[in-house]
Amino acid sequence: MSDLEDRLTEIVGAGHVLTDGDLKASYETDWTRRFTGESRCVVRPADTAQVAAVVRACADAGVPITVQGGNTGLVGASIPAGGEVLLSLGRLTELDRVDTLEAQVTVGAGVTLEKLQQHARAAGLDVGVDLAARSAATVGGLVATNAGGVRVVRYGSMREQLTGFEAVLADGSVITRLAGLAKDNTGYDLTQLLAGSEGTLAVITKVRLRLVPLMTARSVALVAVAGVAEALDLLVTARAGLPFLAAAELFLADGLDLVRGYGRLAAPFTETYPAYVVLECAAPKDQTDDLLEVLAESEAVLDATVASDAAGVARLWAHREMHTEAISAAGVPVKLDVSVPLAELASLVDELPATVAAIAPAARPIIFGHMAEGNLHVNVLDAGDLAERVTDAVLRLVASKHGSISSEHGVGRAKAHWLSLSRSAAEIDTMRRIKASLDPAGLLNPGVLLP
Ligand code: 2HG
Ligand code: ZN
Repeated sequence: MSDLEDRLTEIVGAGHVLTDGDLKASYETDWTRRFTGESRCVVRPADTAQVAAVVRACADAGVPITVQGGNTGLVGASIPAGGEVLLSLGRLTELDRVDTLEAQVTVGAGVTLEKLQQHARAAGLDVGVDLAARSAATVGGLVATNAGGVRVVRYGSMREQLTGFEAVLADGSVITRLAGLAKDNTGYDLTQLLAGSEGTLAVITKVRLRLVPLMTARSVALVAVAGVAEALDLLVTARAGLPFLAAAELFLADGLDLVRGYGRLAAPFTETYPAYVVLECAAPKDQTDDLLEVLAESEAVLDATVASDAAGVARLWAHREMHTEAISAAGVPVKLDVSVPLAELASLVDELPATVAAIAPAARPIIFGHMAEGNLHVNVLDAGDLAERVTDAVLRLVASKHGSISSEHGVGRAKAHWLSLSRSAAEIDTMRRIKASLDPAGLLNPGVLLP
């Protein structure tokens, strides 16, 4: 073992420095199996002090660090390029008591979203963010990527939940800002700077989050519509008529086929339709009547099925939430998470298949996503070695519609090359200067986010 591994072992203990290839393997490939890279070793610190000591040791040795939470990211941001120390934060699982007066909680970066949800719910509150990877995704990663998910229409993305943080800077120093004051105008907002910084500015070790009221009555509708334009008409009616609207999701016929085959799900309707919408109301009291009223009022609805019992709600959601797994079972997709202004959403969905086919005729684009934010997950199966060219064409199409090349998954390694499609030269230059001032040696997540 080298001096660095010796020093890391002194800090975290021998059992938490992994150098053996088999032991490191699960950390070195991402969830999609598209991104793989060899780390020098995997280090698993237990608390902020150990993280700080690890970062200092790596800085002294001039060895870069890849930061990893639950390894559920989809853009390769937590996979090493080669030779980094992989800093896994999965042991930072501290859960402070829920502060019911402030409706906030402070937790370790390695706490999974599901554990956090259980913790908040036991105190009569809930987390404003929810997403399908809840059992493995960790709060540190959710903040670092500014994750969105299915509740953004109601509560916003992860940055809107964030009221404080503790983080280790590239020189090993620690910033602790966990008071979570509701109002506090004392200079630059460092908390928000870290949201979406993808591990390039600091290693987040704790977060303080705002919690939301626990909504026990959930009513869900799976709705068949003729296309994206009609889905958006329904969204407008639902937003106006449903004050407790908590989710508005979209998927298409080919996605439903894939999910039904994978999950062995019965057909939700006797006929098939071009597009489907999932609407959810989550409230203190049952909203099913209001939901039914909106469905009756909207001319976009071709058919619909509604549930308000736990099993029925889960059954309807499965059609949407199983997309990622069903796609993964069919192959290693190119994942393009994009957003456009809502006025451009229907034309984007119309133009995507031809854009992909012009480059990779055999490829299969599966499109679904978070309709209310104009956020589509364009998953392209069978692109083979045309993945980069398909990425280029799709991201350029999105940019031509004034959209974002990364809506909620981050830029990572996957899209760093295309950052200039969504950010101006002046913006990228400013980001580089922020990065250089906080991490002058380029120690944290090199190759991620900034090209
Ligand atoms: C979702 O909305 C996730 O389910 C994953 O963001 C999307 O698999 C994807 O492309
Ligand atoms: Zn999503």
